[in-house]
Amino acid sequence: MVTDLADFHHPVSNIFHSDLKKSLASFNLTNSQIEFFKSEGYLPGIQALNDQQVEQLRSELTPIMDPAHPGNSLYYEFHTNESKDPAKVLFHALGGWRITPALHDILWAPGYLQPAFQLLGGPVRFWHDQLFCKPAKHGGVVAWHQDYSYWTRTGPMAHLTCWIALDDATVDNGCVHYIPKSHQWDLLPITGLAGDMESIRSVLSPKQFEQFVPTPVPLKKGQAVFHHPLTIHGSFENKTPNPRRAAVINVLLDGTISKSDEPLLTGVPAIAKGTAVKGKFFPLLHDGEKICASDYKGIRG
Ligand SMILES: O=C(O)CCC(=O)C(=O)O
Repeated sequence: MVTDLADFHHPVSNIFHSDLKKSLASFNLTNSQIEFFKSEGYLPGIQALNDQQVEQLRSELTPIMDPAHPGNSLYYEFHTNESKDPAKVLFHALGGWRITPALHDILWAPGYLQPAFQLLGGPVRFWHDQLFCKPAKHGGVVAWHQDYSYWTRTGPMAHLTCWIALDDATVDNGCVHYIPKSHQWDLLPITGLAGDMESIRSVLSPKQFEQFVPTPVPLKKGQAVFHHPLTIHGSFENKTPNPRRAAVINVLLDGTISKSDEPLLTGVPAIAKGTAVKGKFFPLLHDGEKICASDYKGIRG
């Protein structure tokens, strides 16, 4: 019997304990970082994890990429290969936080959570997590997209993505690229996540087409980049001899409501349309004053 870590709305290990003991102010973004995010729609270079935390996450990730792992049924979504190109592989899964301690506890890591609070401008609630892994030599693309096009079942739009590198992410191994200022564009139709990299171009206006200038965001392992839910982003293939792995945390401003009577995530009880997103699967992480687990006494270390 596998333990569902979603039952625990606090860290279950001491992996982030030393960070939780620091003052939240020590993780604050500067005003110029906040201004950069508002103007460009993304913010790179956030030190979210130390080397030890990266190592722990990597070691927990490998076994849960195996579909035969006993915790596999806890994922909301699991694709050993989502790539539409049969010669390429894109591992993509949602729900790893329910399966292993580090992927669970990272939700409460202040290194990303305090900046998330500043960028959202209020209390931060968990939406869902994602794992995106591109193996060495034949890692597939993530086609240009806007995250909110996949999330319109929740609203009003007050969402934020934090993409965390578990390997150095480079132009050669498929780091995330952004279209600066595209967060000021309207919501575009879904044109696919793992097929033709460029299919979004078919729905761009002539002006957007002209302004479509990709900017790569290389990161060191442990660093993170935030993006706005409308910012267009994607990543190219990994042709290098090493994997490119990432953990993604998607959060919402507390008070965001369900806009559907259907389950918001596979296997999760529905939240009635018009009701605030909350409950077992959507813990409040930062209440506006503190990280919700920072006074939890059960963590050791
Ligand atoms: O990991 C990638 O290459 C893409 C990630 C992504 O699309 C996302 O975090 O929304």
